[in-house]
Parts: sequence; structure tokens; C-alpha cells
Amino acid sequence: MRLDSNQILSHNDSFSAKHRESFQFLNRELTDKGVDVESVISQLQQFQVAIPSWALGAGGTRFGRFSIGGEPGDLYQKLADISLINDLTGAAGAISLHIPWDIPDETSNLLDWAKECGISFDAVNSNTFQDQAEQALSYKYGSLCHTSSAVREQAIKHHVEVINYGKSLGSKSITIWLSDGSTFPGQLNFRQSLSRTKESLQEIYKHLPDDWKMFIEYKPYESQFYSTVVQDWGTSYLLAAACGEKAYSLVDLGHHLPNTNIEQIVATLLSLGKLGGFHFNDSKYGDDDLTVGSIKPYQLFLIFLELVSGTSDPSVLNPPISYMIDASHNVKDPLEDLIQSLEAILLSYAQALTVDFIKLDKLREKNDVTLAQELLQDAYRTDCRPLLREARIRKQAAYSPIGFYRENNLRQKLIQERGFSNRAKGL
Ligand code: AFD
Ligand code: MN
Ligand code: MN
Repeated sequence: MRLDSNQILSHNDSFSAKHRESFQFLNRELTDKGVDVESVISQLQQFQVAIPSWALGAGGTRFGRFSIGGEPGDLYQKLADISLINDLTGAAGAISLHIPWDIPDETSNLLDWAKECGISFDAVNSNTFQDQAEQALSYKYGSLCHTSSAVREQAIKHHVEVINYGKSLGSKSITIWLSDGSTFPGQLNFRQSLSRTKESLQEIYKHLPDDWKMFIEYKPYESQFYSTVVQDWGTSYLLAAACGEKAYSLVDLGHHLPNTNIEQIVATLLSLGKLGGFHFNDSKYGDDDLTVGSIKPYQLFLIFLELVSGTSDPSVLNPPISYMIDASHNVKDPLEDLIQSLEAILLSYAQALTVDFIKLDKLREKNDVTLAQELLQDAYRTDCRPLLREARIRKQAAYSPIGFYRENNLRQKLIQERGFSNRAKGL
């Protein structure tokens, strides 16, 4: 559904006096601190986060799923939903597909439709954590790590098919998340399963086009509950290093045991030049796939602090990072949840961009812990939302995306258009 740009403009006009006052106040406050506000706004306008195709319908847990109505029933409707989010936010111009859930009958008019929606194709995601209907061999006991070479070959073939499908759509990266592991002690030989996984990934890597990247995602548990082969950032890093320069680690915020210092992992992978990308979400206990910034917003800010300082450090040789949301919406309207996630991501990014890193480094050199902390907390406690609104307004996106979505009853319109029976393939 493409939104009427005139409707967005009149929405924005209705807030213009209020926005001008708060933006001018913040602009003065930040300029007095030496912040280049125009540069911050321009970076906010350029920042893009890919939307996962599997997050546009109501999610679920292993205990059940509750439909919401108006959900997308196919990839064309998913692209329409993302174009709606992008029209409102200006920050969601790409979709990340999940194969085979997202293989439509005909790719040619899919490209035309995606172009009409203004949406490009970001990373493609493989799936060897489920068995598909026509699959010859089961992944029940693993895929790329499997003791049977026939199963490993089938899984490698699947990844090559995913790459080829992505190539047909203009994608330039593949994300590989393996749930391979064991549920009980004794089930798996740790050393052999790791070396089999490495060899399988190296085989897939041979099929990676020169201008592609391979993201190796890690996760401590699920769907296995005793061990996961690619369990942590270190394992992901060693596998990426074993594959080659086009392979990187992917950090999913929900894939860390409680209290892990994720911002330190981000800094370490940046210094190794192997930080490929993020799956943004939030969590309280595990891989809860909660709305970004809804539980630990300060952690998100500290992660962006490492991203902003790392990517502006000439000694850090890390390529541009791929950003994606990876969350599941069980009790909220999925489109509203994705809009909230985008707001949280851009807000943390904006706050981190206002930090004076030269001043911070001087305080660190002097071991002035209090003032170093004060500097960070001051940035985190600054309400930078007027900067996000200014960035959106300048892109003809909405002053308040959620406000516009509600004012115009967009979910009701989707229900009128699609009814309640749709259920897109996915988790
Ligand atoms: C699940 C996994 C992982 C993966 C995603 C898409 O935990 O995050 O990236 O599915 O395959 O969330
Ligand atoms: Mn993920
Ligand atoms: Mn996950």
C-alpha cells in the first residue's frame, strides 16, 4: 500500500509549529555543545534498516500464535507492507527474505512490484532448521554439521540455491543461522561437528559471488538445548576467518546469554574487521524477539556508541555494516512494532552521534571515570526525537509514523483489503 504523500504532508503541517519549537531548542542546545546538527540529520536520513519478511505477520511462540487480521498472505503483500513502513519512516527501504518461505511462483513481476514499492532486496536467509515437504533427508540431527555427508551435501545445495535466488533479485548477501547442535550430553562430538561445519561453510563460500558477503550468525541455544555448534561470537569469527574475506560475523542482540557485554563484542568484531551485520531486537531472558529498545535501551545506545566511534576510526578496517530487524510480534500489530523498532534504532544512533569522542578519549586518558560516564549519560538523556522528526520531514516521511498509522486506520484498511484468514509462511 503506497501512502498518499499529500496526506503525509498535511499530517506534518499539523505539527509544524510544535516541531519547529522543539527542534530549534534542541538545535541550539546541541550546537552549543559543538555538535554538527546538520551532519547528524544527514546521517539519520541515510541510515537504512532491512525489514525481515517473516516479521510482517503476527508471530507466535511454541505455545501458540494469535492472528491479527490484514496480515500479508504472500511476498507481494509483504513488500506492500514494507513500502507503507518506508513511506512513514524513510528508513526501511529493503526486505530480507527467508528461503524457502519467500519463493513466489514467478520472480520477474516480483522485481517490477518491488520497484513500484520502492523496496530492494537485502540479505537472503537460509533455512536448515526445518524440514520442507519435498526434502529427501532430514535435518533433525543437524545440517552442515551432520554426521552423514549426504545430509551435509543437501544442506550445502540448499545454500547455493538461496544464493542463486538472491542473485536473481539483486541481493548481495546471505545470512546463515544454523540451529545445528545437540540437546543432550553425549549426542554430538564437539570437535568433529565444528570441523564438519567449517568444511561445509567453506564449500558454500566457493559459490559466493565476488560482490557478495556471507554473514555467519551465532546463538547459544535453540532449537537445541545442550549445545549449538555456532554458539558465540568467537566461533562465528573463527568460521568467518576460515572461509575468507567475504565472510563476517552477524550479531543478533537476542542471541547472548543474560548480562553478556554485547557492546564489547561489537567493538572486538569491529577491531577484527569482521562485523558484518546486526539483527536488532530486545530481550529480557533469551531470544525473545521483543521490540528493539523496549527492555534495554541503554545497551542499544552503548552498542551504537561502539558503532559510531568504530566506523569513524581510520584504524578500523571494517566494511559497511548491514542492519536488519529480527523480531517477532505476538501481541502487537506487527507494522506498529516494526515502526517502534526503527524509532528506537535511529534514536540510539542519533544520541551516539552527539557524543564528543575526542573529549571522551581525553577523559579516558586521564582515567576520569566520573566525567567520562557523565558525558555518555548526558548524551543518552538528551531527547533527540526532534532530530529524527526533522530527518523524516525533510524526506517527506511522517512526523509521527505511529500517529499517522492510527489517524488513518491503516490496520483496519488492511483488514478490509485482506480479511482475517491470511497466514504468511514462517515462524
Ligand atoms: C530465528 C533465529 C535467528 C534467525 C531468524 C531468521 O533465532 O535469529 O536469524 O530466526 O532465520 O530468530
Ligand atoms: Mn537473527
Ligand atoms: Mn533469533
